[in-house]
This record gives sequence, structure tokens and C-alpha cells, in this order.
Amino acid sequence: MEEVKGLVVSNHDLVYNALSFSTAALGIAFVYFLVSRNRIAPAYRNAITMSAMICGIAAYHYWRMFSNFSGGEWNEGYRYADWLLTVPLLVAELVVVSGVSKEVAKKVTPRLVIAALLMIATGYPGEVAAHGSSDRTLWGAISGAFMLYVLYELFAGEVGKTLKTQTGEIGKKLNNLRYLLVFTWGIYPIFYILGDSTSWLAEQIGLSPEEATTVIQVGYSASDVLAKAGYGLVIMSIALSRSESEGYRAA
Ligand code: RET
Repeated sequence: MEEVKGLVVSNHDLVYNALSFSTAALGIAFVYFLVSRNRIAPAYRNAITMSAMICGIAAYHYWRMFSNFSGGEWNEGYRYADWLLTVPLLVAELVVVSGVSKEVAKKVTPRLVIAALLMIATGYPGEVAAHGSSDRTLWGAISGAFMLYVLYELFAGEVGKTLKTQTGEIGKKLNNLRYLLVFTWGIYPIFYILGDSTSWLAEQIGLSPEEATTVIQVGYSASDVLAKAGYGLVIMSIALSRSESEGYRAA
């Protein structure tokens, strides 16, 4: 059987298809957000621009991962370079549509962006560390601490408090956005753990090393589409509601 990156054909095909699917989904989401900008009032356009940037950056990296993988190579760095650029943007765009004052936004955005950067930067050494090593656990835990800080800010900090005061349709959509964020962010560490076949969780399921690699790659790819394009669509619908409620009409 043909083997690439130690995978037998069926596992290989699953990863190949997931990378191809994510390239297409994120590429088209990039175009969609670009052409939809003028439906949104100028005050919230930056959020849509950020969605387009996020999906464009990701489509490029997925294309690199897909073509590398098809050629029998792999570099986990593409995924982390992508996250390093896109995850801070994801938190920044939430602040734009959250309804917090400019002063609060100026204060919390840098904090959230730095924590998001550190979450990804400290996750990388764990991701490339040997499976079953204490390094993988240690860096994973440090990265997890930064993730918890970001979630704390978004639920209990000033952004969280403002989000709770929003009522009606916009309030409901903001709530959905927060839950989508918790759900999508929460599953990354789970895939990180499942990706190591020697981890307790992977052993409970009985994943072989090849299966563990497939699960982490397919899992990260599916989560990325949800956390970038899906999240961008919810951001867009919030920005549209805000534009309409402020009397904005697209030209
Ligand atoms: C890592 C390492 C293990 C510990 C934790 C992680 C968290 C990753 C997250 C990534 C989010 C990525 C997004 C990308 C979408 O564009 C790095 C896997 C906590 C939360 C939202």
C-alpha cells in the first residue's frame, strides 16, 4: 500500500480530502466577505475586512498544506503560521461588533491579541514535540492557560459584561457567537490530545498512530472552517443587524 507520512491509503485520503475541502471553503469565504463589505455600515466594516483577511490567509496556508501533503511532505508550521495571524484577528473582530465603547476596545483588544498570540506560540513547541513526551503536556498546558484567559475576558471581563447587556436580536446573535467561539476553541485542545496516540484519551478510543494523525488533521481542518468562515458569517449577521438598526442602507 502507498504510504505518505506513515499513513495507509484510507487515512491518507481522509487528510487529503479535508485539506482540499478547507482550501475551497476558506477561499470562497474570502471572496464572499470581500464582495459583501458595502452591505455593512462603515463603523463595522472593519470586522468584515478582518473576516476576509482571516479566510484569505487561511486559504493560502491550506493550499500550501494541501500541496505539500499531496507531494508526500508535511510541515506543521503552516498551520501555526496561519493561526498566529488569524486567531488575534478573530478576537479583535469580536470586539468590533461587541458594542463596547472605543475606550474599552482600545484597552482590551491589545490584551486579547497578545494572549491569543501567546496561546498559539506556546502551543507550537508542544505540537512538534515527541508524542508522549512531557514537553507536549507542558506546552499544551501553558497554551491552555492563555486560552482560558481569553475566554475569561470574553465571558467575565468588560467585553463579557457588555455582551450580556445587549438585548433583542443582536444580543441573541452575540450570545451565539460566544458559544460558537467556546465550542470551536474548546475542540482544538481535544484534537491536540487525540493526535497523540499515547495520550490517555486516544488510548481509551484505541487510536493507532496513523488514526491519531488523521483525527488531528481532519479535526483541525473542520474546526478551522467553523471558527473562521462560520464565525465570520455570524459576525457579518451581527454587523448587518447593527447597520440596519442604525438606519444604514447599502447604496
Ligand atoms: C493548541 C495546543 C494545545 C493547547 C491549546 C491549543 C489551542 C488552540 C486553539 C486554536 C484556535 C484556533 C483557531 C483557528 C481558527 O481560525 C494550540 C492546539 C489550548 C484554541 C480559532
